[in-house]
Amino acid sequence: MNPKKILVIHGPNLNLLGKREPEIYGKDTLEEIEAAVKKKAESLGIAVETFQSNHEGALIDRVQSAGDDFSGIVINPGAFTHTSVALLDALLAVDLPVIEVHLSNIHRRESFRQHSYTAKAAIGIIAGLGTRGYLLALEAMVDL
Ligand code: CA2
Repeated sequence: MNPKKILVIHGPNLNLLGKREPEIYGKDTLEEIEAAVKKKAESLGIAVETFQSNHEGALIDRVQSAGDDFSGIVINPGAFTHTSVALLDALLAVDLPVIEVHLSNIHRRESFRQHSYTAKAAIGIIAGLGTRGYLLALEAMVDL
């Protein structure tokens, strides 16, 4: 196992970033976010792998299989944040530190976005700082 490899997971619809709603989610595409994540990881001397899916089961499968290969998970669960006890259970079951990231400040948005099921599995949450949130999460993972 590489002790400094971090898994960065993006949930549903995040593949649409940059194409609509830039006033909420910023103008960066997912590809640009992932490029920034990889550049940051290089500067921190760590390895990252990224994964995006629109499917709850695929996200759960990826979390379940992460245990042996990674030392932490950074996850933006997208709308599953607000709905998925199943994804929460997978994050609780995997024996890895988890940091939850949201591009937007979910606490300034609709009431249904203000509750996160998945946050119960996270050591910390970063919301509202756009792409920078992922980079700060990587820094925090290294410190941890
Ligand atoms: O702020 C975040 O990062 C969110 O996790 C993004 C999710 C949203 O459901 C959460 O409440 C907060 C949705 C991402 C969807 O992104 C789109 C981007 C462009 C067009 C449509 C959706």
